[in-house]
Amino acid sequence: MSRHVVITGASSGIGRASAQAFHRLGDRLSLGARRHERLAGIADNAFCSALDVTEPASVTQFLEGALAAHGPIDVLINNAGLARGTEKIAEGTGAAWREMIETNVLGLLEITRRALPAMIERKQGHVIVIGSIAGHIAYPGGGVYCGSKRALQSICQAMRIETLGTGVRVTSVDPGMVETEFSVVRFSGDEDRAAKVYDGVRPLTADDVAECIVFAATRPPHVNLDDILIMPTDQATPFHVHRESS
Ligand code: NDP
Ligand code: 8X3
Repeated sequence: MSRHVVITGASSGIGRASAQAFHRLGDRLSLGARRHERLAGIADNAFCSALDVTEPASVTQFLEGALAAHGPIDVLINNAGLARGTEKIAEGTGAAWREMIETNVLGLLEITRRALPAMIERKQGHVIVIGSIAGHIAYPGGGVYCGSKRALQSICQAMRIETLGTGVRVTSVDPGMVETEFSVVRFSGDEDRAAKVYDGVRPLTADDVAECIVFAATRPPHVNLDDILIMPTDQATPFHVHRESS
């Protein structure tokens, strides 16, 4: 039977690839992002709507539309997220930190806290969180981004304990380097600088990560994948990356 899959940040990268993958399975989709004009055409059956996870009113409106279109949520994919800049802590002004924490942590909580009660009530549902290798190993210039992703590990652990016995599942999918718009956003539109991140490396693709998300979401109800750490073969840690020189 088709499921109602809600994906935040479906306008690009991992979110978009996941939407396409779930669409291929015949699931009913609700897709949100600020650039909502990009959502049309991803899947013909999808409810597509503007969503800014940092704005509680936008989250409420998006979820109301999603529930009206496709009924109770079976899978919530908390994918919307970003890194902004590479400020060291001593250099920070606070603006980029607030943007990352409001999006990656508080935004995720805003949507999850609204979706979870019905899952608990129905004794079924799956919350999938896109974390990062950055949540496992911190690196200089990434303190707040890494911290935001580290926070998701604790939030997922707590949710697993809080929903124990209800049938609700909580999975974190934590990728290493994936070539998406992530670095263009991090460097505020500087495409040359973003391209250098992937120089000589074979990074993950958004589809590689989407496959893991689909795998987690298609296990039998008694199986919960707590955490999937997926890395490019060319990357061992944020500091150890194999690059072929051209
Ligand atoms: P992209 O920049 O390609 O996609 C990010 C998505 O998040 C976009 O669809 C964007 O949509 C959305 N988004 C950002 N802010 C908001 C917001 N306030 N409200 C709603 N949607 C928002 O990057 P990725 O696909 O790589 O990133 C997806 C997730 O994967 C992020 O959580 C990221 O931290 C994580 N990740 C990425 C890795 C990488 O190397 N690329 C590695 C590990 C984790 P819009 O701007 O239209 O709102
Ligand atoms: C994105 C991967 O290593 O650039 O989460 O932080 S990294």
